[in-house]
Amino acid sequence: MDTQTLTVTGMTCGHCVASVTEEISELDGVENVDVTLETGQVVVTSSQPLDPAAVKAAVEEAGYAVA
Ligand code: 9UX
Repeated sequence: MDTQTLTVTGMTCGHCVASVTEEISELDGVENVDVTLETGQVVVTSSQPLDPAAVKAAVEEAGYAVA
């Protein structure tokens, strides 16, 4: 089990949250993605160790940035 917490900048509405959630969810092993729009906090839980660079790339793929 691996849990990572990061701050994503640039999200301003619920569709932003959905996009980020969808992209991160595609990574191998990801079981849960919890996004708080107001703070940009994203908590990712996965069944195997996640490469922080891969999470960052997924966020950028969705069109946002990691603080
Ligand atoms: Mo909402 Mo987010 O219209 O980039 S999708 S602002």
